[in-house]
Amino acid sequence: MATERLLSKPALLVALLTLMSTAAIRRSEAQLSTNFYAKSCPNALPAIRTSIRAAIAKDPRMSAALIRLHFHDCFVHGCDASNLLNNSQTIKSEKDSPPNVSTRGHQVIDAAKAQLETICPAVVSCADILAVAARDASAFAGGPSWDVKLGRRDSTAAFPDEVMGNLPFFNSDLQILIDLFKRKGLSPRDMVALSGAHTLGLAPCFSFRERIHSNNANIDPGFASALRRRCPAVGGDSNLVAMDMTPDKFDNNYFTNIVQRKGLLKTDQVLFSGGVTDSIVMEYSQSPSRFSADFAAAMIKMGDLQPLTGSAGQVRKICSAANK
Ligand code: HEM
Ligand SMILES: *[C@@H]1O[C@H](CO)[C@@H](O)[C@H](O)[C@H]1NC(C)=O
Ligand SMILES: CC(=O)N[C@H]1CO[C@H](CO)[C@@H](O)[C@@H]1O
Repeated sequence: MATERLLSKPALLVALLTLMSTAAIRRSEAQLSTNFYAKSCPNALPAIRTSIRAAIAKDPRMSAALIRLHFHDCFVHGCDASNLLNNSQTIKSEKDSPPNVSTRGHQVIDAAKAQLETICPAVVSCADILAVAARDASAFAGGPSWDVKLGRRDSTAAFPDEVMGNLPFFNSDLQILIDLFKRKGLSPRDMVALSGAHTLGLAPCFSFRERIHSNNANIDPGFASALRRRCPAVGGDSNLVAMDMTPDKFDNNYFTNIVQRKGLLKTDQVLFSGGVTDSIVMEYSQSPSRFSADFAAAMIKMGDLQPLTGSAGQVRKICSAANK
């Protein structure tokens, strides 16, 4: 009889195997994969790349801004695009929280999203757009490319109270930086490689004023006096200075500059100041390819931070607002 069969050993085994494979599918759904949109939106990645290319062609500094946006997303409550949300009646934005989260590039992500909504509405998350945009920005600036893991969903809330304590301050010591990245599962080597993102972009005077106007800083004297002309002891808070010699180009000058004690931020120079990360900085200053490979690997690791997957969160229609 059929009921007897169901209770037989082979039938139990089949039932067990079915249960196990269902569990396996559930587990794999909860993970990111590089082909997540292969069926649901096969043109998603080329469409994002086209948007990002246009934005960087208009403003070369946009490559820096986009890489930084993904970092600020992933370090605050995981890679869930919570940092893109505007203030609203129910949401207090992360954009206004210290430490000086003067991020740019939100409109570029919004534009890429608007484009995606025309080809596959409500499919591609803003958190994934951020991850892809960061990768494309690196590649367009002459840096490494990598396969981006996808399948993140978007938060419905922002977490302004978690910005402080999760994003590093520009005046932190080495041990503080090491500990902060360790809490994210990132090693000192990952931390040094990711700090190499400062091969791109600019920083305002207030973020390095203390370093260039103090007597005992680990800084090249000629470099410091040139910076003091641009950033006097008082005033000019938002004057911008390149974070390495070649701010539009992804290269290893950030590290060769640091070895010459020409790091711009205190947190750049602490990576080469007699501590445990000196040897890593030295290695990257001598090998652009080692830096590029480690940067790509660390960006993938960073992109894995606490994503929302499966049916958690939502896929926003507009990146700066939760769905109604
Ligand atoms: C290690 C600790 C870090 C500190 C203390 C730090 C701090 C800063 C500060 C103060 C600025 C200037 C921002 C402004 O305009 O107000 C900046 C810019 C930037 N940061 Fe970092 N950062 C760190 C790590 C990272 C990481 C891990 C990334 C990306 C992977 C990153 C990417 C960037 C980029 C690309 C810029 C230039 C932005 C632009 O020109 O628009 N930073 N950072
Ligand atoms: C969010 O704020 C930006 C900048 O103020 C604005 O351009 C954008 O339209 C806003 N988004 C929404 C959904 O209101
Ligand atoms: C928390 C923090 O670093 N705040 C600083 C942000 O930048 C302004 C200058 O634009 C400083 O005055 C704040 O102290």
